[in-house]
Amino acid sequence: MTEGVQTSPAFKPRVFSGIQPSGGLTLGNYLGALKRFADSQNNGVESIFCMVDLHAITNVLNDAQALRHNTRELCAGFIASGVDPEKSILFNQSQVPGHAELGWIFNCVARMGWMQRMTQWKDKAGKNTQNASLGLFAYPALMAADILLYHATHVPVGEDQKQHVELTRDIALKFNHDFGVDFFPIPEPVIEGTATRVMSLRDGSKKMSKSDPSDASRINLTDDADAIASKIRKAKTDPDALPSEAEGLEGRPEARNLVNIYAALNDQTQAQVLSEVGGKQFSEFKPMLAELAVAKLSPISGEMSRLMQNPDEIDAILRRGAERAREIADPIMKRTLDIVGMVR
Ligand code: AQP
Repeated sequence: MTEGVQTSPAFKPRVFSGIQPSGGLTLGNYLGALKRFADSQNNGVESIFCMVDLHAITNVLNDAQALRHNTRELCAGFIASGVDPEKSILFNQSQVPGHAELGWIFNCVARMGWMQRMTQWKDKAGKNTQNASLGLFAYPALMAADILLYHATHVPVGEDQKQHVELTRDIALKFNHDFGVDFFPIPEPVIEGTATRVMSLRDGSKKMSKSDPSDASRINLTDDADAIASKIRKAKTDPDALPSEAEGLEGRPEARNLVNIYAALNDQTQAQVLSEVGGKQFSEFKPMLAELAVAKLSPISGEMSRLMQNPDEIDAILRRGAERAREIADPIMKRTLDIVGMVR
């Protein structure tokens, strides 16, 4: 759609990304998002990370207690994964009114045809589109508002969110063009590393997801060591030994997935892992992976449960983050309203 369009150098680099508090965090969220956020926060670029609670209600809007719990647990997950709330801005979306306000304006910029092409809409609404919420359909316009409300230039996401960032670029371009301004940056999706698409442990063609009905399909960040080891032991594989070169993973999605998970957890490339484990059977590789996963994830789940014992502290971190977020968002929102022509 908008490939090749560069962010104007007039915009200072700023990172924005969000995660929905729609259930327990998975290894996919950790490797595709949280770990990368933590690894990148020392690069000197201002980073804003959001618990997108307004997005979480596009699917379920009848369980206030669960939403509050999930939002706090997600914040605990960010911190336990190494995201420092002093260095980065950590907050929940509903505490900054500009998200909903700009989201509405972008509902009026985005075209129905653009939204109908979104694969997440098609996947999540399924066959029963008449019964899906209007919010689920408008989800990508709100995500565009999340990013552009901060004039963010870079959006680290997993593969599955690339199309939404491309739509954000289209919305920014159309707004700038229609009003004859160079006001919104054209943000870049940042999709890097070996785990940009962690797959289900039961089906190598499906994304690992917190809403998958099968708990065995995913590793939750709250799983204990036994659960992690047992899920890896039972993960679907094929009967062949592991290859020593990447070509040997062709047509073997489950093998590729386990190798990629190992590589991402151990900060290695796929090639490095294959050169070490090539020729091994899964009966030998799975225990290696389970040991590594437990060693990396247990401290995170331990820290998450420690933080969850003090919800007031988590709420204070989110409130402070929201104040810092509003300091950036408010002038951008004000200027947007002026550009659109709202009398105030
Ligand atoms: N399996 C995955 N592999 C790599 N990255 C992933 N992400 C999610 N799953 C994987 C990345 O995590 C960030 C936050 O995602 P989200 O929770 O806001 O929404 P999602 O992509 O819809 O994640 P889920 O787990 O599939 O949630 P549900 O089941 O509620 O829809 C994003 O950067 C995403 O790319």
